[in-house]
Amino acid sequence: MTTLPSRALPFVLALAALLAGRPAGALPLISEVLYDAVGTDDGALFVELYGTPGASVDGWTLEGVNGSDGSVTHTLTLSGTLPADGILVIADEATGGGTLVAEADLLASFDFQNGPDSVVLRDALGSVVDALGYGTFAEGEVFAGEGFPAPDPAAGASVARVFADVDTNDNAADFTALDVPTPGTAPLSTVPEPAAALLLGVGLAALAGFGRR
Ligand SMILES: [Ca+2]
Ligand SMILES: [Ca+2]
Ligand SMILES: [Ca+2]
Repeated sequence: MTTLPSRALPFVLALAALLAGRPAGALPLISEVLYDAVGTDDGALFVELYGTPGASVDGWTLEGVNGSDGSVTHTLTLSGTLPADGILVIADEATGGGTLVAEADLLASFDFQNGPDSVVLRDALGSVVDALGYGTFAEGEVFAGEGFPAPDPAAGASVARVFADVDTNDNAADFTALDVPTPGTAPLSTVPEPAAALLLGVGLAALAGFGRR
């Protein structure tokens, strides 16, 4: 029994690291997109990213990809760093300046199409970091998202990650429609991923085993 603390220590440390760590997957992620406001879209649209506070997005780009032929309709070049809360809102700049989007961090002029279409996030080297396709893609149309497409909700609703920090690379599983968009705020996962939960169980079983010696 006296050896329990030292023998258990590696498990405790591993569990602590696991539980403190973020769910697997690269950050930042596309956490929400509003591509069709009620009525005019001018100054109302936004893309929200979630990532590590302070991380640079200098030279990163957001592309709008036309579902009908795969052509890139917009390329927005980002700059600066992710804010202290990790949530960066890129808002459409209205004709004449300004934006209707709350908590806008960056302004750009864009009007992504209403689906079936995609938005792709690339790093400064041009590598795809994350991608969201939404809507029902007919045969021959080009889906540039991940897995299966997210829904294409009615005008005024956004497409948002269920958890801003969870990415299974399946848009249908990762995203949901939000009737009330939430630029600048996002739910984060509060429970361990399944793999983490399994390891937690294994770790606890190991501790129990040590305890019986
Ligand atoms: Ca509209
Ligand atoms: Ca992804
Ligand atoms: Ca949000």
